[in-house]
Amino acid sequence: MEVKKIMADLERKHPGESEFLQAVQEVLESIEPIYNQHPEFEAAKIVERIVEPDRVFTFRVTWVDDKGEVQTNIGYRVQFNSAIGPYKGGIRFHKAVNLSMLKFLGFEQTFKNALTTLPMGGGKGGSDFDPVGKSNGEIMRFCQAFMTELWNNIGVDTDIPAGDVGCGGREIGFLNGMYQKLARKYHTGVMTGKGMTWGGSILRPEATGFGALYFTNLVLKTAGKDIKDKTVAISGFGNVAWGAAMKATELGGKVVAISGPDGVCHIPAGITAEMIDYMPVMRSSNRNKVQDLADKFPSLVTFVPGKKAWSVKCDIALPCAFQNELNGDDAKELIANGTWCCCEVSNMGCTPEAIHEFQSNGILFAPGKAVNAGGVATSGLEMTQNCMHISWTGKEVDERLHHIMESIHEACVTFGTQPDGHIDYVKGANIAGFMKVAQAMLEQGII
Ligand code: 2IT
Repeated sequence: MEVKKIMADLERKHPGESEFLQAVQEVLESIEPIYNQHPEFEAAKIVERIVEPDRVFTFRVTWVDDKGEVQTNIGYRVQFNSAIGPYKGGIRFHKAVNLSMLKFLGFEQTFKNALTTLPMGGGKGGSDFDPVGKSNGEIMRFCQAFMTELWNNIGVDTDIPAGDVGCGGREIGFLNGMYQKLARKYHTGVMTGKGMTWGGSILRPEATGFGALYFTNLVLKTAGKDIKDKTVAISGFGNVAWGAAMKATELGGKVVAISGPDGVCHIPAGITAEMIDYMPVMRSSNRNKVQDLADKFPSLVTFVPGKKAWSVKCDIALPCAFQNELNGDDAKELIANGTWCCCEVSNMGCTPEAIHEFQSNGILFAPGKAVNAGGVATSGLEMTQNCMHISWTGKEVDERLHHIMESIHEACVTFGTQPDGHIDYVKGANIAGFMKVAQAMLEQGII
């Protein structure tokens, strides 16, 4: 396999799919040397097959807004790879959603899910629906319209959606309600991230952020460091940022910044429990403004419009919002301000230039598909509970989540330790995830 040639072919077939091509390039660069030691992979054309989704559904979503006007959005479900289990992955509602974004996310999800140790294939879905400024009624009508098309392509043994950016517990509720009405199937395990009274798992809402901090802790420990009294900057204020802020604080870190599309909130004394509790309130208001935190806690929080979280001096940077939210210049600014660790919590949160800056300056860096895998792993635990018709305690789920994050870290160490002894977490995560999916594809023949 030659990365250049595969990339040239892909660019010809899928022109302009920049996020997708970026995600593929990163994985292929990591796996090239090891792949080429496996002639059986080459003979079965594993790489050529793994970069194409199994199938993609796109559909029109039409609904009526509060003014009585007809709105039309595009809906998607990318069923990327089912070699190790049914398709599994979130649904993203964001105005910038397009096929490239969902293909990149489905591709990443395939390897991430492989890392979790659980039997889940990779999928992703979503819509260019913009939740900002929408009422509760509008969100419900949109979700119902979205599901009228999607329902026939998902199921407990085929494809299990969950939340992602713009799709939280409220949206999963509306989606699941409509699914049951249309499909007349009442198994609780068709979607994850459900409410606690209808099959949801304790700790699923917190799991992505908690898992990310367990992983960060392992990265720090392996490097002979810890999070105690270290300053942490977090981007975003959604579900993932919320869980990360809570666990970082609980472990003794000081969260000095959270951000939004409107700017950054600087919290010099560290985020408080009241502020953490306020994050989901800000999110579900659909205002999409982090400034609301400064308005609510004016004596403790300073809002700086138009700035990113990366402008705030910190030891540890945790991107928790969107792809490519931390670029080369941001990485340089962080490093100049003394940052020595960046754990990517969002999917592909750092640009290739940013990762290069971190790695070439000896900054501890770990990629999203390892760091944020606790979210989908806990979705896997939710599926297990649903299939067993039982529910585990928070302690049981937390212990399993801990164990899974430890396994992922171990896999990164196994596949990412370099001849000079340092751990390349990007290579480690990509190779570990790829080898598992590739082996499963190989054993199941040419399909
Ligand atoms: O990016 C992700 O891993 C998610 N949005 C969670 C997917 C899931 O199925 O829980």
